[in-house]
Amino acid sequence: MVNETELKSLIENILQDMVGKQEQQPEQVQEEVVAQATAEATTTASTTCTVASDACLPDITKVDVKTELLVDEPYDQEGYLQMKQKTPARIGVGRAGARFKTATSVRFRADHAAAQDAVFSYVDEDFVKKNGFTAVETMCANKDEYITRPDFGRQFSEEMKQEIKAACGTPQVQIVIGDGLSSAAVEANIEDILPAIKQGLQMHNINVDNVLFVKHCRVPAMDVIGEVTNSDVVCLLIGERPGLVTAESMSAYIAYKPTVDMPEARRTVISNIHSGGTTPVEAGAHIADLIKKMLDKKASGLDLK
Ligand code: B12
Repeated sequence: MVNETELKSLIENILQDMVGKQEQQPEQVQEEVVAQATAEATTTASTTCTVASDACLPDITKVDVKTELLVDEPYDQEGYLQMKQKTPARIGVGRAGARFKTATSVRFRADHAAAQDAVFSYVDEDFVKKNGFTAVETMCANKDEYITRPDFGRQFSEEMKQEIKAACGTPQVQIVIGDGLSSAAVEANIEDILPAIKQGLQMHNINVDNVLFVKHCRVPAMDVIGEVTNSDVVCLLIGERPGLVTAESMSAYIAYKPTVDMPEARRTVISNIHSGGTTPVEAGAHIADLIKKMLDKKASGLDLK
């Protein structure tokens, strides 16, 4: 840290330097400054900095915020850390003057970037193929339209409806995967949650055959699929709008005999499915039991209670 006296003398030197240079030509001053800066940069680089061409900064999003305490000289460090264990919220981040510390500020930007990536990127086509899903898409032409026209994300063209009918027939339970607002959530959870749901349903002698993947999907797209397939239950696994805690959270929206324009109250939601919330395997088992209950009671959402 520079103290007040040092700062004063530094400013005086700079001012003196500037006054002296007024008598010189601007080009001359420019040349001198460039030469001095180049010399300083060369000395600094050769004495204090080794540049490795394949060097990589550590990924700040890999830091576990639950164990990172940035408060200087905390009154009760142990208590603080225990409290942080209970939440991924940004508490115990300290401050630099009136501002966030650099680590907090950079982490915030990194988490925000991950959230934006999750919304604007697409589920890899290879992922859909590898898992054998039947790929269909709603009326949205691109992501921009998906974001600005939620109504298009709830509709299918007539050809798409035919494709859905041809691929699925009329299963008792139709599982649908939708990219929704987080493609990252789909890629992170589907391969764990799907076997758990299928196994759970098999225990009740319910088979799930064709799984649909819907690109540019909004929740009520499941209602159209319900009408087209005439299934008893439709279960939509969809990427949730990401926040700053995780960009990989998925929800299951499940409904008994969904129909277009039905009230939302007829849907049951299981949200926050991700490795730091309800884990996909645990959620899968719960969803299977819920589907069985819906089939038995012939109801879903508020009607199920
Ligand atoms: C965004 C959001 C909303 C937005 C939805 C519009 C939008 N797309 O921006 C608004 C503000 C309208 C909303 C309202 C409500 N929400 Co809300 N919402 C969310 C949130 C943050 C993300 C949902 C998401 O990403 N969906 C995926 C996208 C692709 O879907 P979408 O088609 O664009 O939007 C549809 C769904 O989001 C759905 N939806 C949203 N919330 C709810 C709640 C219920 C009970 C149902 C059936 C459907 C539903 O309705 C939207 C329109 O069709 C979740 C939190 C989470 N972790 O999931 C809570 C969440 C789903 N909502 C919740 C609740 C309680 C509600 C309300 C009942 C609040 C209230 N008391 O009024 C209402 C009901 C809305 C309805 N449709 O009937 C709870 C559900 C808890 C549960 N398991 O039952 C959640 C999990 C939040 C929470 N942790 O408490 N919500």
